[in-house]
Amino acid sequence: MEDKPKPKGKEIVIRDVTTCEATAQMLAKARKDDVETQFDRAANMKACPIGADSACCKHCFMGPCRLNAKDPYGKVGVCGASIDTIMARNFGRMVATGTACHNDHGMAMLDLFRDVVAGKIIDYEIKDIHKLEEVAVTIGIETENKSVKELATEVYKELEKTYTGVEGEIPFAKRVPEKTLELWRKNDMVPRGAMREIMEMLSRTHIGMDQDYVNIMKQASRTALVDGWGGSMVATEISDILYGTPSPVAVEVNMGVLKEDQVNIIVHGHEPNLFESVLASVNDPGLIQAAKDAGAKGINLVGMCCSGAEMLSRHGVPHAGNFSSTEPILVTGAVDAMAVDIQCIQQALVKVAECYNTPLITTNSRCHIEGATHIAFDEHDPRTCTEEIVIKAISRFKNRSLPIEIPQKKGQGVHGFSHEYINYMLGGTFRASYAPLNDNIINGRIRGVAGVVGCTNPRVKQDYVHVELVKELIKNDVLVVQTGCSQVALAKAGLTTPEAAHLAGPGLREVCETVGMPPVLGLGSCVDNTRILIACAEMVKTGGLGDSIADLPVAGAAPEYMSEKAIAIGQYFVASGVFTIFGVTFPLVEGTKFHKYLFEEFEQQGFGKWGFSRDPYEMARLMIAHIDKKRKALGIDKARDRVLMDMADRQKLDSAA
Ligand code: BF8
Repeated sequence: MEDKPKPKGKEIVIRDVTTCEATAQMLAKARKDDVETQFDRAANMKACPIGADSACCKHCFMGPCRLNAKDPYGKVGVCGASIDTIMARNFGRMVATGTACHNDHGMAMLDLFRDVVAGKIIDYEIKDIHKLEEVAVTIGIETENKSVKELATEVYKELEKTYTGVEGEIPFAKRVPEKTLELWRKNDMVPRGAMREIMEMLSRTHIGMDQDYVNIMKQASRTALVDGWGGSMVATEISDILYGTPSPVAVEVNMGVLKEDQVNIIVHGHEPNLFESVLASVNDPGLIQAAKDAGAKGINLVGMCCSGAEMLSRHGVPHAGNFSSTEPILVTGAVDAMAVDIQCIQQALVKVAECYNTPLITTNSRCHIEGATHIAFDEHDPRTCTEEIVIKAISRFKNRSLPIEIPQKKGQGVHGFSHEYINYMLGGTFRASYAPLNDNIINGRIRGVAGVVGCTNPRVKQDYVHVELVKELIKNDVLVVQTGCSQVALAKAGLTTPEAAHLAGPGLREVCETVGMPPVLGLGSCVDNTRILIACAEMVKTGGLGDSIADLPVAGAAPEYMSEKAIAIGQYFVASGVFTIFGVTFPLVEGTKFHKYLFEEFEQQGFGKWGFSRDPYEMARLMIAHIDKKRKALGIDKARDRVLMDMADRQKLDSAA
């Protein structure tokens, strides 16, 4: 095939680029088949060192200007922009792009909700009325004596301000603990609507606009907050209202979920709508019969990346792998169709899919890819698109001509821990509350809580940093909550099972065994990071752990991140009060004022702060040190000493017995 994406240049050492055995097996096959993946491209594309340090400015045509990271104050841009202005501008723009992506997704969910409520869309319905009422109460809407339609209409109108609000505060600001909100108000950081904030962020980073890195970062924070407490939160809440709030479900993960004797369909992307309708189509008796007529035993639907993570949490749909496995899975030859919607869809998928005669189907008007087959997905008539996807997959199954190799790697884990379920799980049916979680933190059995989230990135060994970091955290009694591709890494490694409690420290293990929960709780997709924000807010409101999110013994990490969405998420956690550490690379120059501002001074003002390390053990050490610092400030460090003494005493007694 002329267009075949043959690997060129340096050959990768497979064991150095991934710890995912299924992906490694497929990379070996890809090499035999002469097919290139992101791992080959990363090995042969040296990352631009100036861009990696964010020391270049290309926002006007007197440049682009490149500053020297080794002598950051030796030069300024043609307009006089300092290194701090340039890095802050670049950082603000990354936050704006990431925020735009999440808000674009959230607004699309809200549009869908509006048309469902108005009866213009009939393929979806309000499934979780309880959640609708909860959201209404949270944003100050009376629920008494209102029909579902009346209530939903009011909720829609109020939540629309998340995107269109010209002034005032976004609706979910009401969820923010008072002291955290006051800090934002004092710093002029409470978001108005997302459109306004993103517009102002872009405007302020134009040549000749805001040239004070502190002031630029105020807007970057306000923009990021309209992601976390705005667009992403709306996406999560509306998805729960329409498709159901997740509760724990046992799910299979990894490439072994593909079935050689069935029609395999993968859905990859971010909005649950497409996936929900494909799920309906694969259960259509007529299409199941068509698959059987083609010689298949049935139709096997599996997910990847974030929409996969949502469907795994909500419906127990098997998950085949995270971002870096999206090309390798096509190498199995067993994928009969890959349907994608928006975000994290690599252009390279087109050529890899072509090599294995797999139809790669784009469906969304915002994400076409040259060379892919486009079948428009319209929520007003979703099944026309999704049935065509299934028919294409059946036809590909019937005409399979290439050898198939499915890695026999598959594990089971428990997923679907919404913040509501954590409440219920720890508090019980009749006293659903965060009090037991707080109590266990105060008494020291649980040292603190860490969110480990985000992408995989071929610049680091796939899954390795996620898995080692999480193991180290739970070993030290830190409860881990997860989303996105990181959650899938840990699920593949077997840590999302209750049995994984034996890898936890004695205190966390005791809590997990009492409740029957895993030490690693999967919360869903990247927009579901908002479940972590809500859990933090609930912990503050429950009491005993300080007055603001910044007081909590919590920390966050995105150890293998690669996207601007991750930068936006990191900044909304930092601005909300959480110490957040990233791996891979960090887009700024060390030793500059801007670096000091993000990594130290921000915390001194009452917010969280950024951290960076490539090493999972160092990352864990920094996160645990931060958690211990917060415990000390709360005066609960002694309780933990006592618990550890109790454990040691008990162990002594056990061994004496
Ligand atoms: O939003 S974790 S690689 S799939 S960006 Fe993308 Fe990163 Fe995966 Fe989802 Ni999130």
